[in-house]
Amino acid sequence: MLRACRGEAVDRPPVWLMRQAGRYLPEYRRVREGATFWEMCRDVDRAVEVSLQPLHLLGTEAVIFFSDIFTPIPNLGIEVDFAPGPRVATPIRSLAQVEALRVPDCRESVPFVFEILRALRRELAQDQVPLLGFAGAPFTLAAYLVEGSGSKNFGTLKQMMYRAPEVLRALQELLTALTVDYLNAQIEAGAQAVQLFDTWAGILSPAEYREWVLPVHREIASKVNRKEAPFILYVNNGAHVVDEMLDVNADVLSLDWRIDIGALARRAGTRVSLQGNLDPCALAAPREKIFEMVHQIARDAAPARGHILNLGHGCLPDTPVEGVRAFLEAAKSLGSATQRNVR
Ligand code: 1CP
Repeated sequence: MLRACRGEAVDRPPVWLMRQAGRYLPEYRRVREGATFWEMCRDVDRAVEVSLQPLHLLGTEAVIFFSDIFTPIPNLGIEVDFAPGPRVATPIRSLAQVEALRVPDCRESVPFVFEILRALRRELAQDQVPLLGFAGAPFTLAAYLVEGSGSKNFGTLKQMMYRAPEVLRALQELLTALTVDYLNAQIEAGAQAVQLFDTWAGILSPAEYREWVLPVHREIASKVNRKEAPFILYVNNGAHVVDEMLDVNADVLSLDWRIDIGALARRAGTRVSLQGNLDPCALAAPREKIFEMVHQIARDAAPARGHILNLGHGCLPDTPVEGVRAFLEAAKSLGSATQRNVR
């Protein structure tokens, strides 16, 4: 996995799934029973247990620590709950609210995150399976903090972009500083690659992405300790901004299924490795069809300097476990011969 991130030679594409630890797994639901989502995130033993479930039950080839993009947010002074998506008690709408936020040292404010990572590294020492850290991108965090919850088109956020750009700019600046520090602290605690999730940047036009998001992605990419841990950038619904994403200088671009991975693999050349990009809904397909789709993605992505098989977005609560198993088996059935033949 780490070799693929850096574009070094591999036998076949490694494989993991976004949101591989979650509600589609009965074993997750059992551990989750009787606890709130926040309790799960803060309970080191339980978080370690569910982080390892996809590895032990299904054989994924990377472990992402169990948490959420909102984990460091309450310590800024913002109340967030889950129902099941994030709900912000008092949405951010003014400069005064942004100025009242504090950015505490994450090593002190969310120490359990780093305990979870250190415990996972110890657990994974035998397996040679890499441990992934992650954070929410400032734009996506800001989208929820301004809107107050998830939304179809984030109208309040977009109004702020045009009516009070200084508020969004100040909020993103604060969240960028938080994100850089948070990812570097995760790397110190044992994360071997880190992924930045920008789930909502795709609502922007290419021009808006260049103005509001590209500089933030570039700043984070330049300040994360990439000698220790490759930097993976995920933008959901980002087919119209892939050229801009190439300009971020990430180690890996994680793509959703609306992107032609073959065309991008040829265009990206040696600049970046690619991750993705099966539609999570396609895991409902019969096993043979999943094999066919996985082999097709691997063939298409082969011209890239490195490819990591993954979904185009996270597993859904109704994702069939059998579909996930078929996806992993299909990935592991790809031989180096398949790779060589297509090159
Ligand atoms: O009820 C439950 O058990 C909570 C469901 C749940 C889970 C399992 C939430 C609430 N978050 C998570 C875990 C999670 N979230 C992980 C764990 C590691 C893994 O991948 O296995 C990660 C990386 C995330 C990241 C996350 N949370 C993102 C970015 C990636 C993405 O999926 O787009 C976003 C946008 C969130 C917000 C969030 N948290 C939870 C939900 C249901 C949501 C999405 C809400 C929405 O769609 O608006």
